[in-house]
Amino acid sequence: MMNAIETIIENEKDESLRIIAQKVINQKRISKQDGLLLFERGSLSFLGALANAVRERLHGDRTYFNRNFHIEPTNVCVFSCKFCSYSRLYAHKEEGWELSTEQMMDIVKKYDGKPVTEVHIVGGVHPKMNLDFFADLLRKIKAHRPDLHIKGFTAVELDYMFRKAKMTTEEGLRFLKEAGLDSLPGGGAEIFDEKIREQICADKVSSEGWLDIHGTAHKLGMHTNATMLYGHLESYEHRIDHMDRLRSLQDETKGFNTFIPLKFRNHDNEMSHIPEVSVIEDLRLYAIARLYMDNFPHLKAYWPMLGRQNAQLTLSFGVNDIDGTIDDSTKIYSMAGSEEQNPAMSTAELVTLINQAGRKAIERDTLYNEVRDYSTVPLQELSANPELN
Ligand code: V47
Ligand code: SF4
Repeated sequence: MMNAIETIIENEKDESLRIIAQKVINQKRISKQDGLLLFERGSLSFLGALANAVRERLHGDRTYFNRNFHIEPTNVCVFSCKFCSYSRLYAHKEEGWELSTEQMMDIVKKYDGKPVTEVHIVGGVHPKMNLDFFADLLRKIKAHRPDLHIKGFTAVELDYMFRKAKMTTEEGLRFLKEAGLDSLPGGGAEIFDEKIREQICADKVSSEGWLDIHGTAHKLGMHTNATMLYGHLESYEHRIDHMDRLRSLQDETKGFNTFIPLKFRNHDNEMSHIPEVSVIEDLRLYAIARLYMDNFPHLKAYWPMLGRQNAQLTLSFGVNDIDGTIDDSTKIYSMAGSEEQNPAMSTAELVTLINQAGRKAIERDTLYNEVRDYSTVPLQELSANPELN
């Protein structure tokens, strides 16, 4: 008897798609041409069924989240990415914020006694917040709370810091690692195609520079994430090229944990005239990402950007991670027009969202070690326990 996935392949009329599906089922790598064909011709149901088969082979129903909070040191930024709704140019810094080390430590102290496992530190690129400033912050956070995993600074921030400090990437990363930096988030990748990059974020780290920083971090034993900003000027070819460059680096280093597609949100930025892509296009992209990025263990839907209901849908299209509680500590997406204006979810809400999609909620730490399996915890117990809110 045929199983569900075999039936779907059998019923697919397009022979080229059937051949690609067979490769996926046989755990063979799909090519750039295959990826492109999936974008051009794959229906939502076909892509979803295949991506779901891969997701279940890798993770079963396990769906990860973590308990985390963000620190955004500043939204003053020397760069001028056209899609950014968040930054205030240095010349207009009265509209922005700049947190002192004490203010950032107050944020960390707010979580004393609370079971968060990660702080995510990302912000604009402020000309006065240099390598020493951030190394001092990292040391203070670690001294206060040694068990907290610090995932911090995009390759954009690091590239600027290291150049100003006249350090090589390796020297700079070693210095920050020594000070307490544990891993790097995936931001700043945008789209690697040089022509599109020139049009949307000409003045910040190049694609080569981004990949070099992540590759170097991997060689130093640090794990990192990777993002892709989609749904603006890029074509399907550009998406495949972006994923292909990441897949090749991952073949070499094995240092990436998670791929995070980020949907372009068009509120209040210089690209506001570009309409946002549909949810169908989001789901197709997540599914193709799961199929193409065969050496990335995890695929994350970042709910503050996508909205919680759409993030929930992605759990049937290859996604196995939904980020964390966040606790209303980030402004990047509310300023870009996300429906999540005050992004915060309690553990009970996150677990419910995952359960409703028919999956098992597993709390993880940043490196995907299991903290707690919530699939057996009754919901009443979750909601009644204030520690979990
Ligand atoms: O690089 C900025 C994106 C990124 C917009 O590693 C926008 O776990 C959509 O990288 N529409 C920063 N996206 C955030 C980031 C991230 C977020 C969550 C988790 C992790 C992780 C990393 O935000 C930027 C840029 O690609 N961004 N403006 C916008 N209008
Ligand atoms: Fe600055 Fe980052 Fe915004 Fe670009 S996306 S302008 S680097 S804050």
